[in-house]
Amino acid sequence: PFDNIDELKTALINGSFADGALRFGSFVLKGGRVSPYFFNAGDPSSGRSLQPVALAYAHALHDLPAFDVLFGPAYKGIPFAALACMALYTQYGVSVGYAYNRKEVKDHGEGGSTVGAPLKGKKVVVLDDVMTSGKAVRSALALVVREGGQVVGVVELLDTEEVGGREGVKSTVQELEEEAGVKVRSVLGMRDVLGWMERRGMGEIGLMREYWEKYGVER
Ligand code: OMP
Repeated sequence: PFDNIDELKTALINGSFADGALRFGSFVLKGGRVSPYFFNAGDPSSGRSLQPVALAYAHALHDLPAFDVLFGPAYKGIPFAALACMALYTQYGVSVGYAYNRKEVKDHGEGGSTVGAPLKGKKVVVLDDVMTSGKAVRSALALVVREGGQVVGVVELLDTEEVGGREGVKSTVQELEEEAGVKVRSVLGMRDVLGWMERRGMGEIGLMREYWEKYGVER
């Protein structure tokens, strides 16, 4: 149904917005900044809104170097990685493994802290939801390394396109690509969301722009 990435992104934002994923107010972010918006990737919660999420992840994954396993960190990464793994196959004919972690180690039955395709010795792409300072994704990368995997890429649903926490004006994406030697791709950037809000004439755009002036990365 989607043969054009811009249409896919619009469908994704429309669907997520309809399900309440984009909220306005005052939010303390994981990295400590106080933001006038919050995108909750757990909210796209219908078949209609999840379909563009899955297809758009597959589109971004297809742009990464070849890999063996798609890893979705608990909790939100788990369903997204499953959906994206299937969409990558149905849309592009590329079949990769699928794996995720448990938050608590299981000491009975099959045991272990990861489920699905083994990571050891494999080229792994980490799928994540939202990235701002990179804290969340860095802990997922460390987990894959502990399991013996080699991370070759990261895919995000939304890159807030903010400057990283280190000195200078590098974006979190640049910081990560340099320090971990991985490619980072995102389905949506903050610029896509801002453009979409502008087209709809949404009043909250003023506060968003103000925040963006402070922390957004220049291109
Ligand atoms: P960093 O760890 O700073 O990169 O922030 C990413 C995490 O923050 C995500 O895994 C979310 O838990 C959360 N987050 C959102 O979900 N949506 C947002 O709009 C912003 C954040 C955030 O805290 O930066």
